Parts: sequence; C-alpha cells; structure tokens
Amino acid sequence: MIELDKKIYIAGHTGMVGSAILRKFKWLGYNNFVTRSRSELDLVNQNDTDNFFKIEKPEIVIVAAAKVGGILANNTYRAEFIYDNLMIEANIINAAYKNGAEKLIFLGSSCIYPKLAPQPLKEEYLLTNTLEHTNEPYAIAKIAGIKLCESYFHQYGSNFYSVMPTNLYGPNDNFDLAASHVLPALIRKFHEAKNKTVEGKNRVEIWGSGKPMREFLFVDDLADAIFFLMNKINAKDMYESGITHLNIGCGEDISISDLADKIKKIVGYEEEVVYDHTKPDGAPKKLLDVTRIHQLGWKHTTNLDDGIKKTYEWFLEQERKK
Ligand code: GFB
Repeated sequence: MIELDKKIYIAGHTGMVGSAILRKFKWLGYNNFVTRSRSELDLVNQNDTDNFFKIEKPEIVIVAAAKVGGILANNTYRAEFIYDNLMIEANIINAAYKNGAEKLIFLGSSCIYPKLAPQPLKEEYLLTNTLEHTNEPYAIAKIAGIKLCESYFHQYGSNFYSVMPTNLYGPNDNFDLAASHVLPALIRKFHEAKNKTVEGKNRVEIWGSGKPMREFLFVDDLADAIFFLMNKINAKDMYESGITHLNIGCGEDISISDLADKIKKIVGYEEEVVYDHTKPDGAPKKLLDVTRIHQLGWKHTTNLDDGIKKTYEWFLEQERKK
C-alpha cells in the first residue's frame, strides 16, 4: 500500500470529487496533504502552477480539478470548457513531471467516447468516431488529458495515467440549476416544487424527452475506486495492456424519466411533471463497460436509491444552514 505519509496533492479538493477523495484518504489514515483553494492557486495560470509544484513537490497527484457542468453549461460556455480544462491539465501534468511526482492520476469523464459507439463503452472505443456535440469541447480537453499522461509515460517514463468515471453525484454537488447535472437539478426542482419555494411553481420541468439513458455513480464509491487503483495500478500496467485509461462506473443505467420518478418519490413530491422538449437530450446513452475494473477486484457498493437519499440529506442540511 502507498505509505500513509506520502505527500498527496488533490487538485480540486473543494469540489464534489476532490472533497470525496480527500475525505476517503483522511479516513484511511493518510496525513500529508497539500491543498490549495481556487483563490489561493489559479491552475489555469502556468506560472502559478509551476511555482506551486516547485515549492511543494507533491509525490502523488490526483487531478480532480476541472471546469465542469451539466449539458446546458457545457453547450453554452464552450470556449471556457475547452480552454480552462486544457490549461488546468497541461499545467498540472507538466509541472508534476518537472518536479518528479511519483504517480499522477488524471480524472476524465464518460463523454470522451463517441456519441454512437456500441454500448457498453469499452476503453478501446476512444477516438473511434465523432463526439456528442453538446459537450465536444469538454470531451476534447479530457481526451487531451489522457493523451498527455500517455505521452509523458512514453517519452519520459512518468507514472501518469487516466481514469474515466461515469456521471457522478453526491455531497458537495452543484445544485445551481443553470450549471448542474441532472441528478442534483432534479433533487432541487422536486424539493422546491414540494415546498413551493419558487413562486408560482407547482410543476416540475424536466429537460429533453426523458428518454436518454445515464449511468450514475455515488462519488464516495469513486473515491474508493481511486484509492484502490492508486495502490493496484501503475502506468506501465495500463499502457502495456493496450489501454490508455480505465472506466469507473456501476455498470447499470436508467432513463432520465425513470430517474425523475425515483427522485420524485424520495423527495416526496406528488404533483405534475412536464418535459421541456426545447432543451437538448445530449448523448442517447453512455453506459461504461466496467469489466476491466471488476476483473481487477473493485466494485461499487452504493445503490442508486441509497445514493440519492444520502445526497438529498446533504442538500437538506445545506438548506437548513442557510
Ligand atoms: O446531467 P446532464 O446535464 O449531462 O444531463 P449529460 C443528462 C440528461 O438529463 C440530459 C436531462 O438528457 C438532460 O436534458 N435533464 C433533464 C436535465 N432535466 C434536467 C435538468 O433539470 N438539468 C440537467 N442538467 N439535465 C454532461 C456533459 O452530459 O455530463 C459533461 O455535458 C459531462 O461533459 C457530464 O460528461 C458528466 O450526461 O448529458
């Protein structure tokens, strides 16, 4: 096991993913973290990132920092999604290499796969066809991150590799309706409609047709997978087995309309639901093939109902604090 006193830098530790990883690693007894909030370090800035690495020289780097958002944010802020993400990952990966990081794990997303690739999505389907339009800039940036890690391994021998989680949710998620992903958005919409906190609203609008299929993984399960892989896999194992990254998912998907029914029940909303067909559906389906990570010995433990309940509890706690 990686020693408990290794100096670990979790880029993006205040976000949903980074905070879950930090929580998990602290619980496991890791005690030597280096963290910087966004106001302390702008990872888009190459000089600042270089200086930070020069001073801190982290031994293990986990790249969970990214500009992220749901379908609408991705589709609207296309330039920011490609620019910020390219800069963040290039700055971190290059600085980690220059300062001798022992291991780096880069986190991407399931939207890196072609829009109409066969399902479930195997790791080797990367770059076999065209991408989904709504999140193409983000996906291109994430593919570049995979290729940075692979290239630094091949040219410099860096122990850098990538993992591709499916759609994630959980505590610390973004519940801002204009920027969020579907699951937190629906928790908030059903909650507000139930409590009529939005004036005049007594029906819930669901974007698109409700037909797209999505796979959801509770973020604490992702953190568990990162710990598992960090100890089990080196870049050499990954690239020598002919892949550039590993999928992390639960292996099951659900339609947006069934997800809405589930959340509706958990939140306790009983009135009308309407579908807004002017909003995009995005990819029709993106279910990850998780055979590889299962064969390595990791499987998720949180089912969707329990994960939604935990996330709703977290949301209610934040509401109470307001
Ligand atoms: O989660 P989501 O925003 O992103 O949307 P993607 C998933 C599906 O839920 C789409 C529908 O078909 C949406 O139209 N949906 C229904 C809603 N109601 C809502 C709502 O109130 N809010 C939102 N946000 N969606 C993102 C990518 O794709 O997923 C990123 O844009 C990234 O690049 C991320 O890969 C994980 O799953 O379509």
